Amino acid sequence: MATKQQTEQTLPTLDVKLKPFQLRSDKNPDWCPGCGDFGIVNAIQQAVSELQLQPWKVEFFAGIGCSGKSAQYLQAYGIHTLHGRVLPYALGAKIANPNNVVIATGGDGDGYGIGAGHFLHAGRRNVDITYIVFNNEVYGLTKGQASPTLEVGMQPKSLALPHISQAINPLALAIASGYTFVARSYAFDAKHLKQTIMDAINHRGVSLVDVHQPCPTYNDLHPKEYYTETVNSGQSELPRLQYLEETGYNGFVEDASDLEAYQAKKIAAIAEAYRLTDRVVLGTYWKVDLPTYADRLETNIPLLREYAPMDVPFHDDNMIANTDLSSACEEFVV
Ligand SMILES: Cc1ncc(C[n+]2csc(CCOP(=O)(O)OP(=O)(O)O)c2C)c(N)n1
Ligand code: SF4
Ligand SMILES: [Mg+2]
Repeated sequence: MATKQQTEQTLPTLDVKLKPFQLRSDKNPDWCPGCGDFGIVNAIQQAVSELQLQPWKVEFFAGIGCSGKSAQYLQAYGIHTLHGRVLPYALGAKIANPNNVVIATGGDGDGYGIGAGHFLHAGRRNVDITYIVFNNEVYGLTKGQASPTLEVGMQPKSLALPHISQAINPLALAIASGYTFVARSYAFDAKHLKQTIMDAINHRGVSLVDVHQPCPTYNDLHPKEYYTETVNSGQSELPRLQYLEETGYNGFVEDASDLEAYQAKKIAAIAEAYRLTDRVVLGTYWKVDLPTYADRLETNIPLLREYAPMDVPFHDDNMIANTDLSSACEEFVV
């Protein structure tokens, strides 16, 4: 049920602004030339720099895929996790250490395919994390098989025959699953992507940023040129990229305690995500302030924020573990 919720977000910030290059690790990306992944990681670094986040308070988790390598290129704590399992890591980390900023990334195959179950349930829980999906419509790392966002009938050069399954609509799926911030951006629209990631991090609740990303090696249907060319509207040529605010649409819920207005807005947001157009529409489709998982957990564990699970010692003053697992271990002795 929707209820009104305080929106204030407290982020761990620095007094100085680090330059984005200071947030790069010492590893050089090995993505193919022209890959959209470069643009996305660059925008994440820009956003962390602009928000003046303390890098040691940023936790960065990535799935498996070309996109999954992103965790290695950021100067932050992070784990390159398992295929489709990035969200459980990220959610657990945020619950254990609520004062840190948690960012999860992964591919469209990772998040909407093998990780689809986790994707749905992350929405229901509304843990305060940001999930950035690198959406290239293919399984890049494993040589271009169709991902769940490839439309039926499409045939990128990596497929022998046109694709025969329906695509999912990640924005609509996220809105329906309970995500409280849902946006689409594009890998090489640096300004829009940086701002969207900043808005997602600033949002108090679970955020999805679905980022369209050219994969020049396997997806020849939507290369960089596709996003920069114009579309014939019948009367004039329009840029491929359109911004939601130009359309008059506004997906922000003013008062989530007004249930009728909330429901109407949610249905409108899903309809907007399905609107037929030849243009790629970027922007925030849905934003609502609702209690987070930690807000609800606090009713069961009142000292949750004061004593985050991360801070609870697991040993006594003599460094002896305060949990005796010996009887549990006996079970496994053969
Ligand atoms: C459990 C498991 N199944 C399959 C794989 C093989 N695998 C590695 S990456 C990948 C797909 C990656 O596609 P996507 O998530 O879209 O990321 P991209 O490479 O396009 O960035 C697959 C199937 C794996 N590593 N683990
Ligand atoms: S295969 Fe595609 S997604 Fe992977 S690095 Fe190359 S261009 Fe990027
Ligand atoms: Mg992919």
